[in-house]
Amino acid sequence: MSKSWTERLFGGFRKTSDRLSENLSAVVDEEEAVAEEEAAPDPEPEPEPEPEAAAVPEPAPEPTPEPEPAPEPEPVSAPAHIANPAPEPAGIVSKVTTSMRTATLDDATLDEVEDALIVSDLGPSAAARIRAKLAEKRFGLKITERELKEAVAEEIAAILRTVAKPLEITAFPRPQVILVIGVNGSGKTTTIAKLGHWLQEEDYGVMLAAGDTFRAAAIGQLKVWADRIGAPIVTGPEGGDPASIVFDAVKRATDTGIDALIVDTAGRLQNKTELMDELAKIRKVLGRLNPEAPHDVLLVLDATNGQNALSQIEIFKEVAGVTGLIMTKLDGTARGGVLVAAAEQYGLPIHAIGVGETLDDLRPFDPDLVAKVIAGVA
Ligand SMILES: Nc1nc2c(ncn2[C@@H]2O[C@H](COP(=O)(O)OP(=O)(O)O)[C@@H](O)[C@H]2O)c(=O)[nH]1
Ligand SMILES: [Mg+2]
Repeated sequence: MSKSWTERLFGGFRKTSDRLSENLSAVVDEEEAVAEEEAAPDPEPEPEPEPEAAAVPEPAPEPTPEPEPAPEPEPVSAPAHIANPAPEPAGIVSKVTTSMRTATLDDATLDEVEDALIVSDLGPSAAARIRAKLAEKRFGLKITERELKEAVAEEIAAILRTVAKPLEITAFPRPQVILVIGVNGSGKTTTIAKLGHWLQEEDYGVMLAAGDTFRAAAIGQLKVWADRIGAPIVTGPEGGDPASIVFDAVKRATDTGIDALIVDTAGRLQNKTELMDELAKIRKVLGRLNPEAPHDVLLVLDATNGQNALSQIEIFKEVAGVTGLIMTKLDGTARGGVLVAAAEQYGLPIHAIGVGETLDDLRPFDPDLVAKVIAGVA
């Protein structure tokens, strides 16, 4: 048998976790380093792996908050590591023993967690929400690195669950028209092939339409994919009118009993009005054939774009009325955190994620699993 679903997901998806995971590790490591320095003579009996016992505020020698004149290490007072979050490659060196390390979830640590979330692309809003939840549930408690990551994963999952929504083929009458939009290079054409393949595996009849007539190569590329998955395709000439191709395609799909018609489009974001006009025209033509169409307007986003993905949502929402998202290239990035920012800020359904270049590399969006991968506890 080939590799399992999870294995394959993690196989290509691992990098996504690195960023947040390492940043969270650094939070615990840093705190530990501070604690070691301050409580050098008599460290508290920490190798007690009992979370419950460690949880109660014990009468351990509380480190005095006064700034001690440490010789060479950086100042250890609270504001210092907030103002100066990464003066050295903290954390990475001492990873071996991390499982026993703990941090106290006080305001300073929560600040660092929040910072770690923000620099990992989760966005200020999600970061603040996660921080608040952690504070609500665990303020003042000791927490190991693993527990911290699991707690963060749980809060990320809570955000992602609200947007996880599989793409369902429910249109009546058929076909369900799925318009796929996004900037050039985001992975539209590849995602169309993957999605077509996925729907075929669920026994739906699929047809593709080459609405990206801007470049001849785009039409050819979609044709190759259509042949590969054995789906009929409707094309027009290079530079042709996408709306008329879509019109033909819907008629043909209706006549041949197709369930899902997936339409490729040109991603010319440089010229917003032109793109808007083009999409408006497609909509108008579709509406004439079926007032419900397009049933889905899927925005394909490249996760390696990080924060840029967010501004693309903003623009395409305005231009095209996006109904759902697919995030691609999560296999090649440490920036999966942007999914959380997108969920928090826009609340648009996330239907699937792309984790590679082959037909099998589209995955259902599993919020719990993705949250664990992002937080580094998968
Ligand atoms: N690693 C990786 N590459 C992808 C993924 N999706 C698409 N690509 C690649 O991204 C490039 C652009 O994809 P394409 O579908 O042509 O983008 P389009 O311009 O939006 O139609 C191609 O080389 C694809 O193989 C993905 O999930 N992971
Ligand atoms: Mg394309």
